Amino acid sequence: MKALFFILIFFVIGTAFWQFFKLLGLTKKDQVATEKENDINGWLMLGLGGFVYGLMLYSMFQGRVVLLPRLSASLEGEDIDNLFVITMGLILVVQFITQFLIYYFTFKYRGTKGRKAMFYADSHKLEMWWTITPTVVLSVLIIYGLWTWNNVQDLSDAENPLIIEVYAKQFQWEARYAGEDNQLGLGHVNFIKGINTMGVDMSDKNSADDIPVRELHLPKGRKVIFKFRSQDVMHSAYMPHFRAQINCVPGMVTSFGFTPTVTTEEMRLNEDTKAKFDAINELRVEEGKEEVEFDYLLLCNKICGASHYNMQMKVVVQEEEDFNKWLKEQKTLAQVINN
Ligand SMILES: [Cu+2]
Repeated sequence: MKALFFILIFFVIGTAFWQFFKLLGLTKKDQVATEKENDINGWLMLGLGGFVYGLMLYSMFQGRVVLLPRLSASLEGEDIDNLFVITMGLILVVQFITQFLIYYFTFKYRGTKGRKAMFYADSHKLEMWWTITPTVVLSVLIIYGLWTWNNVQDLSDAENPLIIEVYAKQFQWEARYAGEDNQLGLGHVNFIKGINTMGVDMSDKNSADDIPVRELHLPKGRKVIFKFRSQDVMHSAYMPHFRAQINCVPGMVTSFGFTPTVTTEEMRLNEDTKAKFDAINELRVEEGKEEVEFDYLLLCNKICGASHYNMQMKVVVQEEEDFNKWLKEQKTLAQVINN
């Protein structure tokens, strides 16, 4: 497969050079394309149109199994999904029509004997329409996008949200829960020392009950507000199943919040998830590896260095009761650091 790919690339580059040198030759001589050449080019263009449509449909069909499950795992993610579906739908329709017009008219008006090209200087009416229409459509899309983003980022109406800090560094994530008081203690790189790897200021009264973890557990149905810090470079906290992503910037705290709506167990039973993991496991078995199960993940979506691809943390969504039980079993910062 790889060899075929390289042969194709070589062929395409070779053709491009050949065409380029042919063009150089054309400028020297007064050459006119023959009837047959025009005809061939017309049909080739029509063929290219068919190829583009075919490729598009093929990729849409073949690629669907590698996509995320369509079910959003958070309440806010549903808004993001709507925005995505509407935007993609619009793009698909517009590109479908435009592609057709481009290829069809190039074919229809290919050079034939006696046909003369018309010189069309300008039309104010036409120009007005093709300026106003995209402006209005894009403005609506942008305003709708901003409105959605504002809704998703609105953390003010959250009742008793769970506060979690996520700390990014090359190349792993750490996290701490705000503990009993639901207030995070202050943090700064200057406080990083020994096992205090997140740089929590232990003299702050809110710090002692904070709970450091290496795996995120989230309660279903309760809003979670995340605060992000980065130790070294820009990272990007990405939780694709919850449709959430934000940059983690050294020296500042960024945040987002969402309400998980689907537990890990429930997502494992989802049809899309099953299809995707069947496909993954088929490949793994072929390679003699053991099968894997679905898990939510926190990933880094910024190419932040050599092991960026491996920067991930498991996320478990549980019923609130199970979550509370799990949280009670975790040690607080005071227990971990002062012991
Ligand atoms: Cu990163």
